[in-house]
Amino acid sequence: MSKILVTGGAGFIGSNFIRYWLSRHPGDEMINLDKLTYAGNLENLKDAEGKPGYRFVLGDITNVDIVRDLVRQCDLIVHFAAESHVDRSIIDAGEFIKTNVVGTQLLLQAAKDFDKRMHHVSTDEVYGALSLETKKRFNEASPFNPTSPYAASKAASDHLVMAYHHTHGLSVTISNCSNNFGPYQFPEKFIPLAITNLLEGKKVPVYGDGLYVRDWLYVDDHCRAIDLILEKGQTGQTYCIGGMTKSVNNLAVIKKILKLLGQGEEMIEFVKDRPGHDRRYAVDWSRAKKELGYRPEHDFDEYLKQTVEWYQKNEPWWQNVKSGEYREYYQTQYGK
Ligand code: NAD
Ligand code: TDX
Repeated sequence: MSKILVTGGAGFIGSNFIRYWLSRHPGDEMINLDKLTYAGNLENLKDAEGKPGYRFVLGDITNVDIVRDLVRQCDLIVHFAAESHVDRSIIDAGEFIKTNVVGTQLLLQAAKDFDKRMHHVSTDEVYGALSLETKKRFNEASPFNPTSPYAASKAASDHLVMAYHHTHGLSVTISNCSNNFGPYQFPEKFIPLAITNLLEGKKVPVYGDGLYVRDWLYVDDHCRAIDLILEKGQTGQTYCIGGMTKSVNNLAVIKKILKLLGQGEEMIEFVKDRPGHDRRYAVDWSRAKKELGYRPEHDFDEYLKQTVEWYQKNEPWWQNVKSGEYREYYQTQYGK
C-alpha cells in the first residue's frame, strides 16, 4: 500500500489519473494538492470525493511549508501541477516560471530532504518542433529545444529533476508525452474548444493554415503509462509517451469533429497564427514499449467520438467552466 501525493490533481490529466488510480489500486492513499487556478476544478473529481484514501488539500506548490508537510507524509510524488496553456505563456510567462520551475524545485528539495521518490509529468514540447518534410519523431535522446515560454519552463523543470537525480541520487522518473485529449479537458485547448464552440453554435478558430500536426494521446493511455513507469520505470530515466495517430493535422481533426456533430466546414474560421507556432510533434514510444510493455490502446477516431459524446452529455460541466475568468480571457483573445 502506498501513499501518493498528486500535485495538480484537480486539472485535466491529474483528475483522470486520480480516478484511474483509485479504481485500479484500491487500498492506496492519495493526497491531491491543488491551488485551484482557473484550470483546477473539483467538479472533475466528484466521484473520488468521499472515497476512502482520497483527500484534497487546497494549496500552492510554491508554498514551501505546505509542500514539505505533505511530502513528509507520503511515499511518492506524482507531479502534474503546472500552468499548461501555450497561448497564455505567450501573453505572460510569469506564473509559468513560478509554478513550473520554482514549484518543481521546491518539490524536489522536499523529496530529497525526506528521501521520497518523484515522478515528473512533462511534455514533448521540450524538444521543440519537427518539420512536415521529415518522418522524424522525438525520442529520449532528442536534444531540448523549447520554443514557447511554456515549453521553456517545462524544459527547465525537467533539467532540475535530472540535476537532483545526478547530484543527490534522488529517485526520479520523467514522462514526456504528446497532446492529451479526453473528458474534463479545459475548453481552452484545441479539441474541447472546438467541440464546445460547435455545441454552442460558434465557429472554431483555426490558427494559421491549420496544417499543424499533433500526436494525440487519449488521457487513459497516458495514465496507464504513468502507472507502468511507477511499477517498472528505472530511476533517472525519461520515457516518451505518444498516442495512436499517425499524422493528423488540426484541419483534419476539426473535420472529424464537424462530421461527428453533423455540421459543415463553414464553421471553420481561420484566424491569426500563434506566434512561434510549432509545426509538428510526434513521439517515438519504443523505449516505453521495450522496458515497460507500454502501447497506446485507444484508437484516435473511436475515442474522439467518445470525447465528443462526453461533452454532449456534460454540458453543465463545460458551461460552468466557460464562464467567469475563462470567458474574460477568451474575449480578450478573440473579441467575442
Ligand atoms: P491543467 O491546466 O488542466 O491542470 C493543471 C492543474 O494544476 C490545475 O488543477 C491547477 O489548479 C493546478 N495548479 C496550477 N498551478 C498550481 C500551483 N502553483 N500549485 C498547485 N496547483 C497548481 O493541465 P493538464 O493538461 O492536466 O496537464 C497536467 C500536466 O501534464 C502538466 O504538467 C502539463 O505540462 C503536462 N502535459 C500536458 C499535456 C496536455 O496535452 N494537456 C501534454 C503533455 C504534458
Ligand atoms: O483555438 C485554437 N486553434 C488552433 O488552431 C487552439 C487553442 C489551438 N489551435 C492549434 C494550436 C496547436 O497546433 O491546435 C493545436 C493544439 O493546440 P493546444 O490545444 O493549445 O495544444 P498545444 O499547444 O499543442 O500544447 C498541448 O500539448 C502539449 C498542451 O496544451 C500542453 O500542455 C502540452 O504540453
